[in-house]
Amino acid sequence: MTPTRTTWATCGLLAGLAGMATSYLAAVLLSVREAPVVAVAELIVRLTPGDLAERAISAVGHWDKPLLVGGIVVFSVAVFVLAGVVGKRHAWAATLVFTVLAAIALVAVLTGPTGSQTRLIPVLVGYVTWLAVYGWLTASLPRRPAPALADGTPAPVSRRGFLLRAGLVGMAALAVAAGGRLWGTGARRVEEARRLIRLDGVSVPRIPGSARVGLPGITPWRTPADSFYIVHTAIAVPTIDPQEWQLRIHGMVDREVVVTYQDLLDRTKTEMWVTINCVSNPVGGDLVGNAWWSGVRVADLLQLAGVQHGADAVLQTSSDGWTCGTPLGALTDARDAILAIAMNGAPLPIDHGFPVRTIVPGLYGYVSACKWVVDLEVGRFEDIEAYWTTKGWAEEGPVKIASRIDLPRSGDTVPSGALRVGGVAWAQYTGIEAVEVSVDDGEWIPAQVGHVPTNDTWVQWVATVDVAAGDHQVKVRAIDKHQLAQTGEVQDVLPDGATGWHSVDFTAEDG
Ligand SMILES: Nc1nc2c(c(=O)[nH]1)N[C@H]1C(S)=C(S)[C@@H](COP(=O)(O)O)O[C@H]1N2
Ligand SMILES: [Mo]
Repeated sequence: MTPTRTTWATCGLLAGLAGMATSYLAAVLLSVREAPVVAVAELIVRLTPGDLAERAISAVGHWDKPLLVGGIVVFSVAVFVLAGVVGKRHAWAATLVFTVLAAIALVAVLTGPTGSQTRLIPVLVGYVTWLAVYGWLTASLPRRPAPALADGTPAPVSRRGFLLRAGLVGMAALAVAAGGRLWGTGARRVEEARRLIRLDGVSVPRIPGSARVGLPGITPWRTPADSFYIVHTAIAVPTIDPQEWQLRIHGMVDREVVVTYQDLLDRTKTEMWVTINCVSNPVGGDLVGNAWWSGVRVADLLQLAGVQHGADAVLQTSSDGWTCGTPLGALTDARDAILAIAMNGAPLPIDHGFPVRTIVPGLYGYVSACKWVVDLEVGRFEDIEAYWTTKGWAEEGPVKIASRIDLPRSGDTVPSGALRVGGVAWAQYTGIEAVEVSVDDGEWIPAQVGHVPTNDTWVQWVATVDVAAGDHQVKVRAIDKHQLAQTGEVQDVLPDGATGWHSVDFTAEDG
């Protein structure tokens, strides 16, 4: 047969896919958390400017990772085809393309969260597969017009022979990928372990009736775990067997302490309602939720280790490599920061940090709410670098007072006359004193505010206003328990959280 460009492209593509499959299988078998493709995706996330990254994550929600990984796969397929075609002339050209791809994957893995040297193996396995399979598929394709048989070179392969090899490679790649999928039961195993956990001293919360203002359609005061907002940089969510989970407390301490999951189960639980929110939540946004958290006071564990004089920060590290720097004071004062093991009375969902995450009332998530936390290093702010603070976000992240209108919704048409406007407001750790609304820039009208058991949660509020037929705008502001009124000055989320009043435009019609 006379190989065409398509033949060469097919060789590159099949070799490429085969390498992706073997590297994936190797990652699964070795329990390397990130297959090379995932590692590259995480590298891209790391290289994205801070501003963009957190916002992209919140914009596309649960689809961010599949989209990114899918994009990388599509890009790789194109490069595989390219490798195949350029190899038509010179074998080394194909080798070069595969080497560049492998180098990118290697950089991604090496600059990712640290782990043992095994995390390099999937990249090497994939690289060797690429070269070996491409070499085998093209071995008998003539690179120049077929030479005479007399000079001893192998006879050009028959069309049937080539198709047979190509078919074999394709099927083998599929089988390997399917095998990887089958073996990838880690997540399912951990989900099973999670289901079987019995938590003593963890109670199922009773929602205080007085917290509800009784406005149909308003955001529920307690956020169910399955509708709680999710923000994290991890592509492959860590699946940690609680039996193997450990937390190391070290740094500026008298003695290093290692805490196990069983240690946490055995200790007295602190349980509390806490609203957590994201620094990248825009005015009126929904990256905020309220849950009943159960866990062990961080202060008690730090006391075991004995914090040394001069420390003012704790660098928390997640098993996925993400880090945050938390003021030592916020972890040890009366706000009762905890290592949470349960959310709304059940073991933490994997997406929310199973088996253990940190909850600190009054601080934005990016400086405090470390999910899958495995390491607390006591130190000084001046000596530490945390994930988001290296990308332009503020070092300390106390939450800013905020309020949001849930009803009416933007663009709604409502009957003229008395209108019930409602939503939520929060100023964790300080507490909400009052909420006011204003229609069409008129006077501020006080809202009725739900009674909450703590200062660490949001409140529901509802106000009744009178609206004539026509277009209107309603805005809201909150006042905290230090009598500080929420500012109307507009500030973007970067570097330390948005400010400004939330407003909603709607139309009233005479019934
Ligand atoms: N390991 C890890 N923990 C993390 C993050 C992360 O990217 N990785 N993001 C933080 C941020 S920015 C926020 S707002 C909260 C969100 O917590 P949730 O996803 O449980 O709502 O988690 C924090 N903890
Ligand atoms: Mo966040």
